[in-house]
Amino acid sequence: MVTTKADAVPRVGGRTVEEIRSDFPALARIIERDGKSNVVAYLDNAATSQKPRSVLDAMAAYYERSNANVHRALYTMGEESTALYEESRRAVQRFVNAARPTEIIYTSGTTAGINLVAHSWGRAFLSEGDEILLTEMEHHSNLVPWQLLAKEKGCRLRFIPFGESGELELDRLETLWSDRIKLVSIVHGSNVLGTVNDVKRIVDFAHERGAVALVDGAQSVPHEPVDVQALDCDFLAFSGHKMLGPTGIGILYGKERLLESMPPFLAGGEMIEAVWLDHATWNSLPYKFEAGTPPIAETVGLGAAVDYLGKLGMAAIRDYERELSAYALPRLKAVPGLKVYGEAKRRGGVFSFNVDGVHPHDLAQYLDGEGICVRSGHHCAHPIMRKLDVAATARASLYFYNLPAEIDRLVGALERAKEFFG
Ligand code: C6P
Repeated sequence: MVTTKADAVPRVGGRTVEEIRSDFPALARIIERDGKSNVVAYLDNAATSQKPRSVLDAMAAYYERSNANVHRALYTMGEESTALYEESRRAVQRFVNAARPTEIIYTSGTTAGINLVAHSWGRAFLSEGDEILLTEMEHHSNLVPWQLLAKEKGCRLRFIPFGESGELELDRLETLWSDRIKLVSIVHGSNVLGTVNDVKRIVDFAHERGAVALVDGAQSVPHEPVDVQALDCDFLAFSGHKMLGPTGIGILYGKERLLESMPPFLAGGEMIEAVWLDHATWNSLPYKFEAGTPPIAETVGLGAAVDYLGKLGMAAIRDYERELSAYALPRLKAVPGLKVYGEAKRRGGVFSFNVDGVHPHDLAQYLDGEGICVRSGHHCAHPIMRKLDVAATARASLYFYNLPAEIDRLVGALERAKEFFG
């Protein structure tokens, strides 16, 4: 049973959160600052998550036992390395319920996955006058690649607006639509507003009109069950490091039919079938899109991360985070002078806020003095900041290993910060 009541023991998927926390060495870190010593309260999970011991051990074991390049070596260590690499791909396939492992392309992260689609699919299938539909709440990673492509090809970008509460105005989809829209690319979970968008509705709307749909899953895949077949999206990009895995590894899911039709993006070793001096032919999926030596240890770590999340259960993680968020929101809003940006009905554990008269950078540093990690800045989302009419915000973002007691620490520290900065 999941609970965040102060007098009960919080649990996720049958384990207590305290027990879960003991799997994460960094969560026991003591932060020494300004003569004070505090156990870390890590509340910057939208930026990157902490890693459990099983991920660290899997990566160390790979380097200690099986380090060799993949798909090239015929000796035992090379076979082991290749097997680990491909097992990780199958674990990711199961995790998002892709129909085939060939639909899972390893990239370096969400940013790289979206750029791959822009460079490969976009250049091949968009032409002058075509249009791309995005939302006003995109991270720069799902905006700037399309700006570059639009400039190169003479395409136009359109945007679904969001309203006061931080919800997309989906009732305006019909009037916003144009027959020239060939691609809809939308964020699932906002890294600023916390909004969880109804991407299924947008994907279906796009498909009914013959457009391709890409989902930026950077802030959703780590936090809730995402089933690509149920969602029916054409592409889904996400990052390993936000879901317990290491940095440097990400995933682009793509429907086989589309991936087959696309030209390669990066060229070099592994992505070819045969090469002559003046031309080449391409390897089969997924290797056509995996040029060069991949980040092998990182894929092994990602496989262990996905196993960890799978054992806990993504539905249990989502439910616990919902309760923790419901605990956090009213308490944050009760801090004198604090404004939270984003109060969508469907929201995750991302809280951007400002405290009257205190710069968010000062706030973040003050909180660090109490061992509390939050991010401050524009969160790679200048257009959102502009729409909210702020230069920056502070942001606390939760994961399933956070405790109600950490929210209490944050709230107490924010109240003291308000007094400190006067
Ligand atoms: N947001 C944050 O602190 P990469 O950097 O490629 O792993 O992920 C990019 C990205 C794409 N989409 C969304 C919605 C994101 O939140 C992010 C990463 C981090 O909010 C770093 S800016």
